[in-house]
Amino acid sequence: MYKVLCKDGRAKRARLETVHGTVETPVFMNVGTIGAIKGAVSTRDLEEIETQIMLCNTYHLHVRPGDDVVYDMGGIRKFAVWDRPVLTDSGGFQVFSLAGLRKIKEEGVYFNSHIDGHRIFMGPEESMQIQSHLASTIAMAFDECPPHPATRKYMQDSVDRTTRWLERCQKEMKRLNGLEETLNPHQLLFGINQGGTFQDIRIEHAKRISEMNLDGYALGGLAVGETHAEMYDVIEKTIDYLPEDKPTYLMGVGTPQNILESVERGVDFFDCVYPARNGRHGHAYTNHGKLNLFNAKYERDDRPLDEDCGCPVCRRYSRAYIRHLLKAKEMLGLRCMVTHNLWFYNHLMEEIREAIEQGCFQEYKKKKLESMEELK
Ligand code: PRF
Ligand code: ZN
Repeated sequence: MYKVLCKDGRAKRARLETVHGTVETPVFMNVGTIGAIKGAVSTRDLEEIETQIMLCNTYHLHVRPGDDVVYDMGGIRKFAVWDRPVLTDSGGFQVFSLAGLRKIKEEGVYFNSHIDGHRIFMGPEESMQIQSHLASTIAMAFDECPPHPATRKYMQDSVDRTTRWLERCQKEMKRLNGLEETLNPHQLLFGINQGGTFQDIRIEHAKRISEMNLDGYALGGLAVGETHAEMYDVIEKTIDYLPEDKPTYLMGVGTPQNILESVERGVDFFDCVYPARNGRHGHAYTNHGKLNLFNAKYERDDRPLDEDCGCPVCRRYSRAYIRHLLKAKEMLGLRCMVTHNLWFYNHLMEEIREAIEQGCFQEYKKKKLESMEELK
């Protein structure tokens, strides 16, 4: 059950109720590709950060430990000891970005495992079967994320195939949800809009998939090399052709700036590796811009990473100490950085939800963008 609680311009404050709990949107999904957040952050830490939903990957969990293992262990939520909702990405994108020697056919994609190189086939049915085994709350459709730039002909053929794949996904998901042995018979299915920066292809595709009455709709194939202005333009012009009464998800985006701009255009769900990846590289997000902890000026800095932050790391440790840990390659340093950055993203979303409720999203966004510019 998805309900829009209020709107401020096109920005939506909404709620998605699932069998695994409620998600308040706009929301950031923390990326736990293999069922764990990189940087030794536990699901217990995630609860402390007050994150609402984790994202895991079909492709990775299929290759290792195997979705049959996860199924036998009671599904990804039980296996990873995380009792809130989980969204699984379909494997489509990961196959295109990670796996070697892939061949796209009408039936699906043939590719080599990034672990041991063995030949694997994944099509819409296989992706749904794996996601059903993982028993996530929300499954994503199996799509092709076309490269940028692509020719118009390539894009149209790819999007048409993605539509046919979506029909197969929906049929297979219905069948799986009806089986007695299915761990989550209420698994939701989100469709994915593609079309690159070809606006007419995007809109035609959006209209077509909107008729399919899916549980939610994602904008895929963005943040793949086009400019930010092009991305915002696609979101703005496509979102009107997706159903208002279903959640929208901008896949793999992005910076705090990207998120603020996209919320303004009506997006509910986000996911991105930036907070974890930047953390591992020594970059801390703060309300006054990004800090690079490897900078010598933090050697004797006894302030927390962000003086305005209420996270468990900032309540305890100094910049100087975390810098020392990072330089010594001590795991605790990574853990501190990732925990703080995830808190920053989740707290940003909380502020966004509040601002929309209070009808002051525009002012909030302007102030936030200005203050984050300070250190640049
Ligand atoms: N498709 C899928 N997952 C994705 C994307 C996509 O297009 C993107 C694009 N930014 C990120 N993750 N299935
Ligand atoms: Zn902090």
